[in-house]
Amino acid sequence: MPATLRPDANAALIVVDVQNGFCTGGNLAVPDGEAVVPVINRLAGVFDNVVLTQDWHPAGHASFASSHPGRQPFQTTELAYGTQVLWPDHCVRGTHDAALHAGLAVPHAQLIIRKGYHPGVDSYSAFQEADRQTRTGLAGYLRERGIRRVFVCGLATDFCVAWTALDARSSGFDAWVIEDATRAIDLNGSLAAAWQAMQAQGVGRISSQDLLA
Ligand code: VGL
Ligand code: ZN
Repeated sequence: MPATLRPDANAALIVVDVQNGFCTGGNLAVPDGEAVVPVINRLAGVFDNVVLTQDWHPAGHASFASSHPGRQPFQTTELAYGTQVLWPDHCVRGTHDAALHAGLAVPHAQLIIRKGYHPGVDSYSAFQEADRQTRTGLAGYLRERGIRRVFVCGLATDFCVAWTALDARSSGFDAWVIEDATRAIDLNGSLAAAWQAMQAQGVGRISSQDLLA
């Protein structure tokens, strides 16, 4: 692997939202979502530092279409902080849908960061909520631990993975997305737009082979 990529003490793997809700049978199933699990299990083995994230919504969350009478999932609405995609009810805290996928085998993960728990604010990003003001604390945690480089994988490429990678950059970290360790929702061109935005902000696009070979 290129020496510049080799995970060292200053690198962390961020495993985004590998939860039942985003896998087959889940409330917001991402096509082939569970396919990331074996790839991530292998990848995690080359990282000393691993952070997991969990989408963790209260019932009645503002991102749920069911909270907006007359609106349907995958439509958008305007909330105080801007345009919000409306989703099926998903990853309600404490439910099976919100639990991590049972096949995820990353016992050395050190932190699980939950996000999207404020009733009126979504949070695709593990760093900053959708109001673009409220911080989750992840940047401070990583910085205190001496992490300078993050490698992002998980679900979904075009939402929580992309927003996390973009916010990693704006928070001062070097960032890469491991493409074959992600799967996308791809809503109205969102996947292409996400890669374009990430490229513009200097997020690297790599494959698991770049880290495992
Ligand atoms: C996600 C939509 C809504 C994700 C979470 O994990 O990408 N997408 N909540
Ligand atoms: Zn969500």
